[in-house]
Amino acid sequence: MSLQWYPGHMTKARRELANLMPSQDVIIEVLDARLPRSSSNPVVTELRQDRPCIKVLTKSDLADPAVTSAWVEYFATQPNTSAFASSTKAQQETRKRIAQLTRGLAAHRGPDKTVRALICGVPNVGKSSLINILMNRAVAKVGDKPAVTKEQQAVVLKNGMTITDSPGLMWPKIEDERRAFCLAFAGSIPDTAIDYLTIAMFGAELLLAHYPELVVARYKLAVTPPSPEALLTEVGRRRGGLRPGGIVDLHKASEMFVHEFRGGVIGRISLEVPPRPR
Ligand SMILES: Nc1nc2c(ncn2[C@@H]2O[C@H](COP(=O)(O)OP(=O)(O)OP(=O)(O)O)[C@@H](O)[C@H]2O)c(=O)[nH]1
Ligand SMILES: [Mg+2]
Repeated sequence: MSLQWYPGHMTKARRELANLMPSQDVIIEVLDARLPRSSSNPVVTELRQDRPCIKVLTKSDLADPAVTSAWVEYFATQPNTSAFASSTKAQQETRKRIAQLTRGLAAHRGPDKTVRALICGVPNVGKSSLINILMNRAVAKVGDKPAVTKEQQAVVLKNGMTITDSPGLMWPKIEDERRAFCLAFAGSIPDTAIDYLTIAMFGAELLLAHYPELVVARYKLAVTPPSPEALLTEVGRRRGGLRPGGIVDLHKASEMFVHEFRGGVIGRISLEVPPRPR
């Protein structure tokens, strides 16, 4: 299965990103801490070339802390790259780290030159939230769905650094099914692009394999369900996802399950781990 979701404004957004990139000192690539591999944007990788980069792993309050630390370590080994975990719940720390890391990566600019940084990444990972954190006020619109930002927006921070927010970018076709499912489960692809049941079955299988104790605790289950379908059936039973006659409506249960995962109420969960060092 390959997935296509490429709304019209993204063609222009990609062109504008390509135009702005050469004038930038630091590229801030925003990744969802729960899925740093799947939310790495090949368009950004291609356009960035070897420009200095900070990988900001956002939504770390929702991700498994041990796995996030492993990802930060992994990215820090890449050339010309720094990485840290951030969250809207740790705003001061985020401001501090961005100031510190941009200074380090753009040292060649010298003290008189203002640093220019570009925030980019796939949709809904928290790019506009990050610019709001850095400005310490709401300058950019934020929303709980992909493709909220449609235009670039540049602001100047108190320290003189110019920082640009950009629209979340996808690419015309996602060939890798697992990546498409991870992006959809986390909410970077709209719910109209893949049906809830498909996403929930993928997510349920993953959670049963890696976080069974969280699932059992959240849904107050006596035993670990033997299959993703059995888990979704339990979710439907417990959350009132029933059709007349008391039959579980698996679509409704799937929608509930996906939203519970995205809201972090099942627990702190990471969907992927970094490659092992050789
Ligand atoms: N729990 C949690 N939610 C976050 C965090 N950062 C952002 N969000 C939420 O994630 C959603 C998307 O945030 P945005 O900042 O609009 O994401 P974006 O990357 O600018 O999205 P597009 O403009 O659509 O590409 C919003 O509902 C935010 O409140 C975080 O650190 N933790
Ligand atoms: Mg945005």
